[in-house]
Amino acid sequence: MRPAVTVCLVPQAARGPFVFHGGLEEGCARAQAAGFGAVEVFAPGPEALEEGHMRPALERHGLQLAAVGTGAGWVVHKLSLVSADAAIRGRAREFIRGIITAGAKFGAPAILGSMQGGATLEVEREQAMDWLGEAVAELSAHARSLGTFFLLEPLNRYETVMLRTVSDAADLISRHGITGCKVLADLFHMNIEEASIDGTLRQHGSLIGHVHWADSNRRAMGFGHTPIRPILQALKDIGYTGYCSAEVFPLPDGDEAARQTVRSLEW
Ligand code: LER
Ligand code: MN
Repeated sequence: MRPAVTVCLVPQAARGPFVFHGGLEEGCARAQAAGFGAVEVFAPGPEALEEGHMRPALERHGLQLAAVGTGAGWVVHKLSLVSADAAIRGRAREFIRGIITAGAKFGAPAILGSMQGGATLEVEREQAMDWLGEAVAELSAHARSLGTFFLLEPLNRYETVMLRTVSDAADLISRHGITGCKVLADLFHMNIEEASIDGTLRQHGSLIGHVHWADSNRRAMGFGHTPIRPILQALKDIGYTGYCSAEVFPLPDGDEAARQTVRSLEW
């Protein structure tokens, strides 16, 4: 398991669950200071992940790029893969495709979270699930062609009616025969939706491609009431070697949330 920490570059998400908000250079410097070897970046679009900009910052601080978020497509541009408007669905795919391409230059997978559709839909859920499956198949093939993979992230009921559990994501993947796609296990969402976090990780072990390492209250792991040991044991038992990335609120501040994340992974 490799620790990673989130860096948010999107001003509209300044109050979101990300550890560092002060720009790429500052985020990388603070990640390094807290002992991380990787950052996960929430970028406003593909251009912010451009190599000439990202690579020097990562190299200066000895960091890998763990993953890249696509949620700015929704937060900033109001794009969705399941909009009733075909033009918006098309622009949503292009936005995500651009982030996949940019992330792949660093070996980093792109994450599909809020772009899957929110807590209310403009069309019937069945129709939305068909569109989502088609889009995920196409975007996963694109990721695979670039030597990486795509990440599907189930979200809790207050954020989506689409994929809420790891089983929902696994069903979509198998129904559409998708390859090149793994599941992101966000422990904050799982705390709300799954009957058992460690049980679910064990059940879907081979599909887990990334973990958002967050406690029950979306603070750094250890600052809430999620039992850490059974989850760490489950990740070890399934042979998980991916990132555990802190997507949490910067409480009491970003540096302390970052240090607590490192400590919690050493348990
Ligand atoms: C994104 O990783 C996530 O977990 C969502 O809750 C953001 O809206
Ligand atoms: Mn998440």
